[in-house]
Amino acid sequence: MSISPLQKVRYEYAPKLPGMLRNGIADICVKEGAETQSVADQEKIKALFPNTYGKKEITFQKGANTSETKKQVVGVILSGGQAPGGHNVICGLYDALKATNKDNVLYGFKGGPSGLIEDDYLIFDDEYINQYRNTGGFDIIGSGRTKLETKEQFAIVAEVCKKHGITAIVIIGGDDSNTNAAVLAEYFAANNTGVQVIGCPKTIDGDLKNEDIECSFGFDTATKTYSEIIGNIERDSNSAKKYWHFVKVMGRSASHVALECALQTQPNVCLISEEVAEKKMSLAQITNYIADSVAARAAKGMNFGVAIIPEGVVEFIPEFSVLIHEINELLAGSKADAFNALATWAEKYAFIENGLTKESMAVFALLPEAIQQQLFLERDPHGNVQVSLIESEKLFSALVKENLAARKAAGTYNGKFSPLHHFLGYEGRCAFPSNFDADYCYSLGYNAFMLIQYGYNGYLSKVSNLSKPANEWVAGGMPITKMMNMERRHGEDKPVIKKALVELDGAPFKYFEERRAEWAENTCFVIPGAIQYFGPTEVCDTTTMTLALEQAK
Ligand code: FBP
Repeated sequence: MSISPLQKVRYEYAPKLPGMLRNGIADICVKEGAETQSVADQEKIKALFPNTYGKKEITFQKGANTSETKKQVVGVILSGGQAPGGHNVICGLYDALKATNKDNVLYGFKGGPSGLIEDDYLIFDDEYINQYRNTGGFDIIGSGRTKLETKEQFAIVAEVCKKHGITAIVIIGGDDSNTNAAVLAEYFAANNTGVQVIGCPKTIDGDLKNEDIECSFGFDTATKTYSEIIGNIERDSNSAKKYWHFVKVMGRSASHVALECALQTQPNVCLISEEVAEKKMSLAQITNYIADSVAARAAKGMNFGVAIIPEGVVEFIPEFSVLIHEINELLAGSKADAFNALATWAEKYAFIENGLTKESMAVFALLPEAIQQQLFLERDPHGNVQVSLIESEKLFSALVKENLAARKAAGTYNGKFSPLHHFLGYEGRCAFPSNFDADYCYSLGYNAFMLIQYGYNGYLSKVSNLSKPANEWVAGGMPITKMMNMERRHGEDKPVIKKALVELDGAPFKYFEERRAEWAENTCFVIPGAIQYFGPTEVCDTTTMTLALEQAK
């Protein structure tokens, strides 16, 4: 790849560390806090993590470094979907490791967790790492979605560590990867391998957060990138005054991304999956809600608007999830072959009509044909419908269109409705990290090395007080077991870090709820523009509104 002028200049950006990490390695000491316990199911989690449970929360502060001086050989992996700033986590880790002892070594295992199992690695040096400073993407070593979760895999990882003399592994990932980091840490401790495991909180989805982790990295840059695009679409819509734009945004089950984009851009409509679930909203109710905004604006002569749709929303619509469940049953095992052997869509439709309950068939019949067919085309490796691939932005615009036609027939609506569709996801995952993510990620990596150096195992690198300037950020570590509870996964009770969904009584949703009626009928668009890397701090160093509102409490 060639280097763009921006990339060249961004190489020179010096990420800001929390004040307490700025004095040089020799001046960083540990302050231990209280012993911890898991957020729920304490006895069960304690029994599953006898060696790593209940450890103390720690913070770093200025003071003489008392850590053991031994050569560190650290391995790092990137796990799951890309998130802006991942390269800086590795740069921070590398810089702290080399500043502590130039003989320390950093291995990067390639392609995600599978790189660790397959012993596929590179060894970082200045020349290699300098090409990736403050850049987006995960191509520094690649990422993957293999899960590190079985004892057999752990035994292989232990062997790989032994072979290279690795003293610690850093896992940069989301809730599942950090859950697995805790299980691996316990395995290493139980087997006296002497290898430590440290996690770092990553995901653009923003659903890895709790009372200890204020936000996952990447959320800031990704939502600012999507908001820039949505703002531009709003301006286009306000200029042309002829289209309704339906914009689906990534985020899996959680609607943090949709909500943050709505807070930044003030669209006419934004669905929040968690609210749909809480209020058990039906397809018809959601459709009506959007159509009300279209009709109210049309009555004021505005046949244009913007609606944001979170990618996971259909899973939360009760009758839709029953339909998906029935389709999965209908095509289970060899029944899929019989279905696929049918030559025409009419024959397939008859097969479906025979197999679904009356209620689900009624929901199915409501869907546009393209969506009906999608439900049967895209299957995951287990043969299930891939809900995230359903084009919900098209689904809702088609349903709204029908709804408006009925209103027109009844004489209650007399506007024009021309929908356009967008899906924003991959556009934001590898953007140049905002200053916030560049600083936060570098700090997470630097801090991860300090946790290693001080001998901690099964900890998540924690940097908090993030709505304040970086100088006031607080660096430390939290035992991962503190964030765990037991949940039913694939028919078994498992210890996991709880996924954070949008809280309907939380400040960000409340802020949105208080204003959305006004946004629905009027044009209150906000155009945030592109992420700025140079310039006034109030433009370049702002956090997300979600973080600002949550921290303002
Ligand atoms: P992570 O959960 O691994 O951080 O990935 C998040 C995400 O970007 C989701 O928003 C999206 O649904 C998914 O990854 C897409 O996955 P893939 O990259 O495999 O297409």
